[in-house]
Amino acid sequence: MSTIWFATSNKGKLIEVQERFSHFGVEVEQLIAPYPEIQADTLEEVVEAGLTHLWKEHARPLMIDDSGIFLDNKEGFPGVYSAYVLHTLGCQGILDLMHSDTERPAHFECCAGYIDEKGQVLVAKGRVDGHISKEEKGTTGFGFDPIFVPEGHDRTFAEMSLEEKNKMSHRSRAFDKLAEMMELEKD
Ligand code: ITT
Repeated sequence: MSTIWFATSNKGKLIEVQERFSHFGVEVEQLIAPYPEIQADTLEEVVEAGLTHLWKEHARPLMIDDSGIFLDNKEGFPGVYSAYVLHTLGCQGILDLMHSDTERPAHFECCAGYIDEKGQVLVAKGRVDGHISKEEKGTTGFGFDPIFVPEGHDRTFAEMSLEEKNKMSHRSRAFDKLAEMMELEKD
């Protein structure tokens, strides 16, 4: 089994990507290697800058993931600032912000990036649409999972198993595309 390094501080992301790549016979190992997340309008810009930075520091093939939740009736807030908003306001802060909204559309986006041994960059994006629940529900997953209900379902991501979330999530879509670009073959 081959191994790919994944530079992330987020165990939830790590577990989801490990499950995804197990279908390609690839083991994913966490690399604790913080990188500066540049101020940018898009996840892609953050990922490309992060990969280049890590490549200079570690000179080895690795992956990273920049992701976020976007409130469609709030101009996409918090988007690229999701980590900061989760840290400061939490899920409850998002619920408070939307307390009078009956329409609550939202989506998650994930941008997955890989830099190979020659320093060549591959980037893939995934998205899942849904809405923000009225209250926090469920205990699985991480981050904003307790308040996000994917389209076609009536449970939050935090009420689903890892495998169920991974059948439809922004992250599994992005990393499946990335695996295809890396020419990994399904077991
Ligand atoms: P890294 O070390 O990989 O950067 P991070 O948690 O700081 O980990 P980001 O910078 O990509 O991650 O910030 C994304 C934020 O959005 C973060 O607070 C996550 O918890 C949240 N998020 C991303 N994907 C999510 C998902 O699938 N479910 C719930 N919350 C998610």
